[in-house]
Amino acid sequence: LQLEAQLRTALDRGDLNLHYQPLRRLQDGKTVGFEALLRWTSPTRGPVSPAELIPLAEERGLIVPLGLCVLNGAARQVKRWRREQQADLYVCVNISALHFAQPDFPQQVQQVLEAHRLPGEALVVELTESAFLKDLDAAIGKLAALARLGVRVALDDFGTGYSSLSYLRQLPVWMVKIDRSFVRALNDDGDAFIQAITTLAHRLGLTVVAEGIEEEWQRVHVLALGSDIGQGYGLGRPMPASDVARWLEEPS
Ligand code: G
Ligand code: G
Ligand code: MN
Ligand code: NA
Repeated sequence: LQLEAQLRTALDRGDLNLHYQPLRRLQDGKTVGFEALLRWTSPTRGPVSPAELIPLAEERGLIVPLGLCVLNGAARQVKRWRREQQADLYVCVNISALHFAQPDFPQQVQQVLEAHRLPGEALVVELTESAFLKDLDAAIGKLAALARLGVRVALDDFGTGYSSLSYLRQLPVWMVKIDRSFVRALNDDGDAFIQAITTLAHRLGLTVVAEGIEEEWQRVHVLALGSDIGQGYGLGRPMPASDVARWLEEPS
């Protein structure tokens, strides 16, 4: 209850913090975008992981204000980076299935874009399969509405659910983010999964991201398997917004 009250206060003040993790083209290392990741510190408990915070917000009816806070924060930053650093940069925002289920989700996104005078292509909405379990037709309608705004959609944690492959066919998404468990299992059977998902995704015209790249050999391996983009501690850790400009000038 205390956490909930603290979260409400933080949302009222808009003082949730975001870190940004680079997405890098595997061929040449160019940073093409960043994933916004929520970081929140409770005044009494210290840092609270989004893995705990998001379910709490979902339970307490706070997921929509929280999601809008993240969307607005990320939009404000990417607007600035596109103007001052790199015009084609995008920011990926994780959206809870419960938030996406709101009938007016696409209009909410439209309002965020308008408030920041941001083109849709600057924003990528990350959804997991759970967003498509309940009402597939409604979900497809929302994806179409987002596409009309120019907003692209990524399927996150791909391969960990049940009906992934059929979703790939039915859903007008732009990007598939292969779950990091497959990269971790590259020397086991992970390579076969990554190759299969990549081949299929490319056949459907999708961009493929390999997540959880921690070591150079993993980058080389997923590149050989055809992945387009990589994300992971080995390619760049999540960083505060204030570090992003320097990162874009000299990535390490
Ligand atoms: O950053 P970290 O590894 O602690 O994230 C844990 C989980 O929380 C991940 O599944 C990530 O997708 C999710 N997450 C991080 N930031 C956000 C956010 O702003 N909104 C939502 N809905 N989930 C987030
Ligand atoms: O579920 P999602 O893919 O959105 O989760 C993103 C989370 O994964 C981020 O919170 C980030 O901290 C974490 N993450 C990013 N790169 C790596 C990595 O290389 N290894 C591990 N274990 N976690 C990572
Ligand atoms: Mn994600
Ligand atoms: Na993911």
